[in-house]
Amino acid sequence: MSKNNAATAVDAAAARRDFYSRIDPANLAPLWEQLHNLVTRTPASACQAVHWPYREVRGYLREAGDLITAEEAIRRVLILENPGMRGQAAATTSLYAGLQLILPGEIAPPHRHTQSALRLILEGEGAYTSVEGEKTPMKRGDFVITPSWTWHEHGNETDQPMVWLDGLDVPLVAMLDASFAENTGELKAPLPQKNPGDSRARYGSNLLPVDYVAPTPASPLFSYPYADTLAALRTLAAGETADACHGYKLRYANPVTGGYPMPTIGAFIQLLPDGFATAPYRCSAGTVYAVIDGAVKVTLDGKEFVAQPNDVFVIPSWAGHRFEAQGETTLFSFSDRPVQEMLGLWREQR
Ligand code: GTQ
Repeated sequence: MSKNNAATAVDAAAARRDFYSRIDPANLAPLWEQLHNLVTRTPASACQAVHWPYREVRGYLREAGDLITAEEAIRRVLILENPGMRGQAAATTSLYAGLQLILPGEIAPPHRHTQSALRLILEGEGAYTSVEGEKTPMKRGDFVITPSWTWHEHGNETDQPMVWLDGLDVPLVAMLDASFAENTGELKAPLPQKNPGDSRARYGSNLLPVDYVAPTPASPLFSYPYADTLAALRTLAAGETADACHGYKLRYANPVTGGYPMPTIGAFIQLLPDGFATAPYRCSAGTVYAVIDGAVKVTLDGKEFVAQPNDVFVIPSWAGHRFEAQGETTLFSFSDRPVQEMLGLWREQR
C-alpha cells in the first residue's frame, strides 16, 4: 500500500468508528461488523463438553442435605452449569440439568410452571413424584415426566435418600419469555387425587380411553419404568446387529401420538454391548447424557474421559464424538431435538 492509500484506509476506519459511536445512542449497530458471528457455517456454540463425576457431585449433594431442607429449598437441587455458560442455569444452550436430593421424610411442595421437566432416577427406590394428583413411585433408571403446567410435588416416605437427574427447558422458555408459575397457595380447592397406576392403566397398556382427545402435545403417561425399557433394549440386542453410531437406541414416546413425550425435550435410551465402539457421529442438538449401567469412554475434540454409573456429561451441538462401552452399558440422554425437528433445523452427520 502506498503512503496515501494507507492514510485513506486509516481515515475510512476512523470515519466508521465515528459513525458507529454516533448511531450507538440511537440503538443501532452495523450488521457488517457481526454478520460472520451471527450466520455461521456450522453451529458456534458457547456450550462446552463437560463431565460431572457422580462421586464428586454426590458429596456436595450430601452437604446440601445438611444445609437446607427440601421444604425450605422448594427443590434441593445442584444445578449442572455448563462451564461455557456459567450463571445461566444451562447445561446446553437450550436445556437445564440438575441433581435433586430428597431425604427420608421430606417433601418438595407442589407447584406448576410452563417449563417442562423430566427426571431420571439415579439413587434410591420408593419415593414418589406426584403429577396432576397421581403418585408415581420411582426407582433407579426410571424416566418420569412432568409436562408443562402440570401440578407436581415430590415426597420420600422411604428410609433412604433419593437422587435424580432433572432436565428442564428453562433456558428455552426464558429465551421465549414464556415463564409462568403457580403454587398451591393460589388454589381455591385441593387438587383432586388419582389412584396410583391410573395413567399407566389408561394410556400405557396399548389401550386408550374411548373418545380420548389429547388436550396437549405432552404424553399423559408420566412414568417409563427402567425394567420395561431395559427388557426392550435387550430383546433388540439379541435379535439384530447394532447400529454403528448408536448401538441399540430407542426414543421415549408419547403413546397417544407416537411423538416425543414432551414437545420441547426429547429423551433417549441406548444400549452398548460390552466393548462396543461407536462410529463417529454428530448432530445439531446439544445433548445431556447420564450413564445408568456400565461405563463409557467418551472421545470428542481430542479429549477423552470415562463416565461411570450416574455420571452426567454434555455433548455440544455438532461436536463429533465416539463412545466405547466398558461392560454392557445403558446411556440415557435428552436434548431439544423435537424443537429442532419441528422447525426443520435438526441435522446429523454419521
Ligand atoms: O422438581 O419441580 O431442578 O421446578 C428445577 C425446577 C426441579 C421440580 C428443578 C423445578 C424442579
